[in-house]
Amino acid sequence: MSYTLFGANVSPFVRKCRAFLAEKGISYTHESVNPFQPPANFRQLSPLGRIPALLDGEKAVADSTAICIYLERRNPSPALYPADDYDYAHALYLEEYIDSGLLPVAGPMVFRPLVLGPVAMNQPLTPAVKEAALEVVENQLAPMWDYLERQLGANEFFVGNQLSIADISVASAFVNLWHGGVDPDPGHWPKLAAFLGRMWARPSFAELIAEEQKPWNRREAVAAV
Ligand SMILES: N[C@@H](CCC(=O)N[C@@H](CS)C(=O)NCC(=O)O)C(=O)O
Repeated sequence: MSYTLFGANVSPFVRKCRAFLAEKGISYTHESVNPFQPPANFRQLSPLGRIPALLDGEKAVADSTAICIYLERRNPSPALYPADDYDYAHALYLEEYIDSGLLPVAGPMVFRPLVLGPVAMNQPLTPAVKEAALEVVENQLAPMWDYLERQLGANEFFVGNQLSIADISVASAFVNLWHGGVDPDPGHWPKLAAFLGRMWARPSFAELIAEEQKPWNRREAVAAV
């Protein structure tokens, strides 16, 4: 069995799959792919041209959700999807809440202006651009953080009191905000902030976050604008 995961390390969807692989203890090869300058024939692996894509020998799987479910079925232990039917559905919903709710706001309207634009697109961060991004955080992301805070309640993990795809999805998405110096204030979202601290301290995330420091950690640069 030989897995190769394709995609740039700073993508929250790629990071989700890499943390998932690490939590499973599965070894794999990582090939960085910029979806905006993909290698020839990348669409044979990912028909929409998006990252991530996975190759298992000669079999290709695209989309982070499909990839994680495939990996779970091929490598059932440790289980990263709840056994209970309702918990399973809820974990998938929380993954979707991040993939289709939080990230389509956080990616283009916060991560892109604060981090991706200055680092990779020759779009310098100005005070006006920063202010617009922070307004999006306050008006659009904060209500989503409220929902996540309520979902977490007094629990260590989001679903069924055990690590699942829901936790990995949430923790991965917030790394992109962290690179831009955007963090849930522990005074306002204490459970979410503590959850992120715990998740990012796990080796599965700590190693990826360390790898991403250069060039993606723009916390000081953003604070200086
Ligand atoms: N639903 C997909 C979303 C993947 C996605 O949107 N990836 C972005 C990078 S973070 C991408 O490849 N964008 C390039 C494009 O859409 O052409 C998944 O979960 O893998």
